[in-house]
Amino acid sequence: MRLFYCFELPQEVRAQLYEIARPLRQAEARVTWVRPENFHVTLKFLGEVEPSAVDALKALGAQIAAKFPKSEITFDTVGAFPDLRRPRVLWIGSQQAPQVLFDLQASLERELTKMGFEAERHFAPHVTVGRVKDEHTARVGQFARLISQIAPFACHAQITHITLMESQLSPSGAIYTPVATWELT
Ligand code: 3AM
Repeated sequence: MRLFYCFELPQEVRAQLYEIARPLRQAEARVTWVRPENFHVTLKFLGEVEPSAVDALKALGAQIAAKFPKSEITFDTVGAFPDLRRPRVLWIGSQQAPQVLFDLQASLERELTKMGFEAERHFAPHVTVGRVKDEHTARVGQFARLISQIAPFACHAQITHITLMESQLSPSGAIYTPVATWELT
């Protein structure tokens, strides 16, 4: 099973983020746009995991959720990974994500490292809205231009749960199915 931990987002937040990203969709580039129902904040991508490991991953999700409070994130920034000159992943993120989200992610990551999963370089909470499929768009610089057309925004989202999500790849995009969800404290 291909699994990851994430924060799911309320439907109205996903709809707002989809609207905020609208100018990007005018880009003349091959981009796979993420469907708004799939918008989420990835905490940790696990990759292919043996079904026999799922019980331990569920126990860990419950353990982490019991230790951290609900919080709020304010999405206020649009950007690209690795950067706007080489846009591969188009995202909406937060310049002021609460420390508790970083602490939760670090705690999860620490436990997963003990279980043999590889550590990320660093955690940058974001919602991926599109994946650029052709490299040459980087040279055109059009995403920087389109982003500059987006009016300042502040989209508040309550972070209330952690979810262990299964991702099934299909030609029409990933299909995400929650395996388990835990309410934060
Ligand atoms: O939410 P984002 O887009 O940041 O890009 C994938 C997505 O993250 C990421 O895991 C999330 C759910 O699919 N992902 C997919 N394959 C990956 C890999 N091999 C990966 N992250 C790291 N390494």
